[in-house]
Amino acid sequence: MALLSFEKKYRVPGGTLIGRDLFDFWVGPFYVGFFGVSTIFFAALGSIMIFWGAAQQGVWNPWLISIEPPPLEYGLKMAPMNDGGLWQVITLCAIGAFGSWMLRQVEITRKLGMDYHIPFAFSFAIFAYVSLVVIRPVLMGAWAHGFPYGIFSHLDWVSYTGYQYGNFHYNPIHMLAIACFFTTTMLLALHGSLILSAANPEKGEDAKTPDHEDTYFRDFIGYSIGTLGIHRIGLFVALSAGWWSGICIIISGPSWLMPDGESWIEWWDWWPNFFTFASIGG
Ligand code: 07D
Ligand code: 07D
Repeated sequence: MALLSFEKKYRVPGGTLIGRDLFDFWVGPFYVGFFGVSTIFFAALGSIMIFWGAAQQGVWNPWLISIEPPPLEYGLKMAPMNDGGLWQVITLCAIGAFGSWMLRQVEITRKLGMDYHIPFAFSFAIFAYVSLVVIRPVLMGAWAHGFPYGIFSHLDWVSYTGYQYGNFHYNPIHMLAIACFFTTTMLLALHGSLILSAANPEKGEDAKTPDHEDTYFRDFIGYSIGTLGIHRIGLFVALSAGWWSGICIIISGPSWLMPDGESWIEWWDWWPNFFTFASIGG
C-alpha cells in the first residue's frame, strides 16, 4: 500500500493542544489524540442515552426512535430525565462530540503544519446545530424550542416550525441560505466535471493541465476563476449556506423580531407600507 508508507513520513509527534504526548498516537490509520478520546466518550455516551430512551419508550424501529426536548413549562431549567432531561444530556454530549471532533481536526492540522480551513469549515456545521438547540431556545426562553432527536420526528419539527411562521419560504434569510446551497451544488458540479474532463483521460491519452481548464472557461464564459479561486469560492458559498441557515432560524421566533408570533408573510408588509409612507410623505 503505497499510501500507507507515504503516510508514515507525516506521522510526526507534537502539535497537540492538550495532553502533550499522552494520546499522541495512531490506531491503524486513525490519529487519536486527547480529542479522539473525548469524541468517542461523548459519542458513545450520547448514543447509549438515545438507546436507553428508546428502551424506556419501547420503540426499536430506527425511523421512529425519538428523544423529545423538555415541555415548555421547564423554561431554561434542567428537566427530569424522563421528561426532557435525556434530551438535555444528549445535547451536551452532541456538542461535546462535535466540538472534540473539530479540535481533533485542529491537532492534525498543527501536526502537519497546515492551515486551519477544515476545522474552521466544520465549525459552521456546529454553529448551525447550536443555533437550533441552544441559541434560539435560549432567546425564546425554553429548551422546548429545540428539535427532537428522531429521524421522522425531526422532519415533523421542521415542517411544524415552518408553518408556525406562515410560509417559511418568505423568510428572506432562508431564501439567502437556499440560494447558497443551490450555488454550492452548481459550483461543485461544474468543478467536478471540469477536473474529470481534463485529469481523467482515456487509456493512452495524456492528462490535460490547468491551462486547458482555464482556457475552457475563458472560451466558454470569458473568464476562469483559476485553480485556487474555485476552491475559495466553493468554500465561501458552502460556509455561507450553513451560516445563513443558522441566522434564518435564530431570527424566527424571538419576540424582538416577531411580536405575537408574526408570520414571515406579514413581515414583508414593510415593503408595500414603505411606498405608502413614502407617497404620503412626498
Ligand atoms: C451526507 C454526511 C453523512 C451524515 C449522515 C447523517 C445520524 C442520525 C439517528 C438513529 C448530509 C447520519 C445520521 C447520525 C441517526 C438516530 C435516531 C450529510 C451527509 C448520513 N439532521 N433533515 C436527514 C441530521 C436537522 C432535514 C438525514 C442530523 C435540522 C430534512 C439524516 C442533524 C433540520 C431532511 C439527518 C440534523 C433538518 C433531513 C440525511 C443534526 C434542518 C431529509 C442527512 C445533528 C437542518 C433527510 C429522514 C444528510 C431525511 C434528513 C440527520 C438536523 C432537516 C437522518 C445528524 C433540525 C428536511 N437528517 N435536519 O444526508 O431523509 O445530511 O430524513 O443537526 O429529508 Mg436532518
Ligand atoms: C444543522 C447539521 C449539523 C451537523 C453536524 C454534524 C453526526 C455524525 C455520523 C455519518 C445545517 C452531525 C454529525 C451526527 C454522523 C456518521 C458516522 C446543518 C445542520 C453538526 N427549505 N427550513 C433550512 C430548504 C421549507 C424550515 C436549512 C429548501 C419549508 C425550518 C436550509 C426548501 C418549511 C428550518 C433549508 C425548504 C421549511 C429550515 C437547512 C425547499 C417547512 C430550519 C440546512 C426547496 C414546511 C433549517 C439551521 C441547514 C435551518 C432550515 C432549505 C423548505 C422550514 C437552508 C431548499 C417551506 C423550520 N431549510 N423549509 O441548516 O435553517 O443545514 O437550520 O422547499 O431550522 Mg427550509
